[in-house]
Amino acid sequence: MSHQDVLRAAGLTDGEITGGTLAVRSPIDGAEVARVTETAPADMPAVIARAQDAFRAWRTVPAPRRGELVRLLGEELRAAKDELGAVVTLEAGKIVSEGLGEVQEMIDICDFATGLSRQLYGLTIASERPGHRMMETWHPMGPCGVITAFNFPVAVWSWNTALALVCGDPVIWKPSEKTPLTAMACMKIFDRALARFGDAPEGLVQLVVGGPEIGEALVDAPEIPIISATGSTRMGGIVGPRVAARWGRPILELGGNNAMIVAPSADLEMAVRAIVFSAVGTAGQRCTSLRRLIVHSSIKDDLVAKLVKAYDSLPVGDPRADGTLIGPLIDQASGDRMQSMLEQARSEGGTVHGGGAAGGVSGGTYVKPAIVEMPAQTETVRTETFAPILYVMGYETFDEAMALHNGVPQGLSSCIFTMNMREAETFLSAAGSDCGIANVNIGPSGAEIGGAFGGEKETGGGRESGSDAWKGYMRRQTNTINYSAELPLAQGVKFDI
Ligand code: UN1
Repeated sequence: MSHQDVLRAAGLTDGEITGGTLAVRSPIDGAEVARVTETAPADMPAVIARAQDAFRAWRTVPAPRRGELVRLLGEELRAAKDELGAVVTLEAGKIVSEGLGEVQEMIDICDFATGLSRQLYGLTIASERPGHRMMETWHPMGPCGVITAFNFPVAVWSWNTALALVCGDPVIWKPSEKTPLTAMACMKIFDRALARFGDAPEGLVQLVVGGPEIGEALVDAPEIPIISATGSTRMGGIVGPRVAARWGRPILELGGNNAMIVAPSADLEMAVRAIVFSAVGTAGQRCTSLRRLIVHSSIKDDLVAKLVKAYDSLPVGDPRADGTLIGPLIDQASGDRMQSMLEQARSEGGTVHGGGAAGGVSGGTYVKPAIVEMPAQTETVRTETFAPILYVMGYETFDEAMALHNGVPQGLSSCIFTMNMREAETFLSAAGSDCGIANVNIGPSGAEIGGAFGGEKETGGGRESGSDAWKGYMRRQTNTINYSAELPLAQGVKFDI
């Protein structure tokens, strides 16, 4: 199938993929696959006004009815899974199974959010005053700006949108400039759900395509109370304070520098499988990718030898081909960054295994994943590089391993491989991993949607997806109801007039 046929199968028309100003390239072969129309910055006020109008209508629709729209979206996603997965592969370079997995993640969050639409519970609270009752009510918050990254071009939108919609919030979506086509394909699917739903307000979910100016218009709009942004720490460092300065609510999901501690008791065969998937899956371009391995020195040489051997036979190449496990990096700039970080690691005393160019489709950036033995946790190791580089460091005591583990600026995902219950529980305890996600005997990536997703420190502190992350999309109201004929004041205050 040609690139254009993949887009057509996902419902994009020739008119939509030609004639625009934004050139979209496939990382598979570097070919330009489309030119899409960008949103004019001058149009942003109208987009924002539409979202506000939609909010005024949508917030009064009963939540279970709002959930029906998300249920229909899940159905339409099921029907379009193969076609949308293929666009993810085309535009983000993911292998087929990971492209489909990403769409599955969308379906899962739709199911979750549909159920949630009947469970937006508040508490009933005992009042200290006689004849009074207190309670909490969760109300829709307002339009939600969703800024997504190239590496999960559709799933992260769906985590936010499925929750926002059941919570009563319209969405304005600004995808990465590298992946507008997957976003356009999602809107086709969403439109089908909308048509079946019937009476949703116009402008409930809007797509805006373009560069920083478009993002800034959202970030600076007081009419958009929630900005959910996924991407680099650099981007989050700009977005977070700007949203906070106008009293908006940022939900930030930024860089990770995820580690695994491998203890002497670990099941090494299992650890190797977990390491390989989490370090090289998605070509190391997940925010949850494994980037640091902290291994007890008694097993380090053995584990590194096993990994180097496993890495040797990993099929790198065309992500559409059966059997490929590692597709291309998103672009040449990303490959260049990987090489310069490997160079820097060497200059800090690192020993690099792999990491060179790999065969693939000409025009794409295909690399062999790298394992780098490091003498210490240097500045390079402390930096997130969005490529398949795995730094390996040794440790002697568990305390030393924990200090290395937490000794980076990022705090997204983490894990330990051990059969020792004390180590496992300590890792999960208050004195253990400082990350938003902490696992035992599985890798750091590939989280299920049922849990809250996000992390601490430079990862930004936001939570999306499952558990009670929905509360980030609503405003909490505390209500006190007096059903007595008296007017007692709290704290025993007397104020007789
Ligand atoms: C991301 O890379 O931004 O946990 C999201 C995972 C996926 C989501 C990653 N479920 O790896």
